[in-house]
Amino acid sequence: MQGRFISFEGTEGVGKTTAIEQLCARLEAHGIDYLRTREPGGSPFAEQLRAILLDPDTKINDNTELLLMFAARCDHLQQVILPALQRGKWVICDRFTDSTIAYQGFGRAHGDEEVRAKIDSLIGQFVTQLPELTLWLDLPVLEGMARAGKRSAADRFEQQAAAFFTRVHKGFSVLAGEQPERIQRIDASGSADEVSVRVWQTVATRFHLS
Ligand code: T5A
Repeated sequence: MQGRFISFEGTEGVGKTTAIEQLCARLEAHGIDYLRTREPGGSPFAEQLRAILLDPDTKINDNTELLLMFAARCDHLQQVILPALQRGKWVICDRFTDSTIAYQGFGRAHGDEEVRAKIDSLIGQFVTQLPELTLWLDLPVLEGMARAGKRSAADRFEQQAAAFFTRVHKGFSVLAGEQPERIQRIDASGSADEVSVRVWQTVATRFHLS
């Protein structure tokens, strides 16, 4: 039996990691075999690229960044995601292709149509499996940055200014409008437990779990 593929998306610090932990606990309680993974990263090679991509000392241009995201994704998909789905596991992925459109397409390239077409073309060529369900955790940008800012040193993306994340947020909003069946907006305000209940209600409804 083919497994289910679910991704989480959102701007910095919206609480994806926290919500994923709680979703995985609920899946476990339902006896569902799952794999928790993340992007960029998720396979040994993609984790090496993640370290480069997040390192504040890495100096690369926007095209290089975009291509490294896809190099990491290709390996992750082939080595980890597809085999897990074929074994019937549910794959819970922290970020996927929507992050590339939001961060590289809207954050870096201000929603430029040519860059969007380039990203769509890379998805078409290299991404043979999209998530069935994407949970977009939506929180005002400054609230997310405040949550993330409470932690230690900022990575290469977290060092960006609020204007960058405002464009990234717009990217997620545009995507949710384009693909309302796949991308479900989750209100990420309130406590972690409140967000977790909203996530579970959405997943349980979509996959007919009690
Ligand atoms: N990227 C990624 C691209 O540019 N293009 C791409 O194609 C891809 C795939 C990845 C970076 O790479 C970029 C985007 C990212 O910048 P990352 O470390 O995965 O880096 O960064 P994030 O995904 O942003 O992860 P964060 O850990 O920063 O945010 P989360 O996971 O959304 O938030 P979380 O759960 O760690 O929570 C943040 C803090 O808030 C608290 C938590 O305890 C934690 O301290 N918190 C709450 N506080 C109050 N109320 C709640 N409801 C809370 N939920 C969590």
